[in-house]
Amino acid sequence: SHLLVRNTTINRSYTVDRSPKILITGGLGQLGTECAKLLRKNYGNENVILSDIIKPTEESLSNGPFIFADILDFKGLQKIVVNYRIDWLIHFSALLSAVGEQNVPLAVRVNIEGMHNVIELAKQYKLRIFIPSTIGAFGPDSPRNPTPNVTIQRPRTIYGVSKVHAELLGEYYHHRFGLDFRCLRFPGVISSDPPGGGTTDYAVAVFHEGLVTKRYECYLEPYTRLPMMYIKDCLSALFQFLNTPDEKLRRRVYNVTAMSFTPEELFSEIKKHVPDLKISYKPDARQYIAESWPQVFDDSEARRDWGWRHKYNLETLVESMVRNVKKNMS
Ligand code: AKB
Repeated sequence: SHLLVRNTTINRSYTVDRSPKILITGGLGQLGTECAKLLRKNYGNENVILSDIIKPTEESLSNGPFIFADILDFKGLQKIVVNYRIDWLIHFSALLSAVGEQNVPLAVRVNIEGMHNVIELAKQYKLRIFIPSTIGAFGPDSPRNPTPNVTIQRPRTIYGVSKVHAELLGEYYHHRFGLDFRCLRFPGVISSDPPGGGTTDYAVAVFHEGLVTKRYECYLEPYTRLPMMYIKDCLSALFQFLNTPDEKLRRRVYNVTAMSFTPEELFSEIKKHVPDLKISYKPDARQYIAESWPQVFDDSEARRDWGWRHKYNLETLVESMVRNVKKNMS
């Protein structure tokens, strides 16, 4: 029956002799603005359209188009894809792990219904679609050190459940309809732009708060080990993966990471630059989430199949973050 047909031909609408036109949803979150900068450098400012439902700052408006796009409005999305002749969709909109637990119905709407809209849209208009997944797509039954690409996934957060759903639906649309679905499972990402509502956010907040007030109260226990990467590595993984020819991909969903550290290890590295930094610990509900996640992420398949390599380790990440945050303060 047709259900058994494996569709291995990838549907593409763009031709290789022009730059792809790219739409980024959730463009004002932690990754969007920096991602747009990188893609605009490679494909031209006008070819990368940043979108969100929140008001942009001057900076997000500075080097290319920004538009309103609500991922819950299917017709509105169709209009954008048609008017801008979009080829690739980078779908960043999502409620992260901690904030998702505070508003489960909203997380279901944004993370699951929103994803249904963009995946249908990608199918209808033959778009290449990238959706990030996360270490949060694993749970207490998964092996934690290391966590391989394919293993048990029984997450205990709505964020994790929605990401497993996105991974599976994307793979299914790929096999069933030839959709060019691509997905990377990211660890905690450390960037100068603040994240919002995640469990790994402490590793960003300590730079911003710590450098200003010389104090930081950490909501995770000092020994909580989690996989992490610097935003530059995160975006270069995304860029490299988006440009990998289809034949090289042995799967549609890959783990990527750069390092693993505990709060204690991060803070002692930061103290090399900020010796008077005072740290205290006050664990909250995010500790339970962190304890159900991978400690060390096995990304050997991404390294083998499409040559993923990270550049930043703990030392160089801290050095670069301290420099950037200080620069933004002055
Ligand atoms: C979160 O903490 O929720 C995110 C993630 C690891 O996916 N940063």
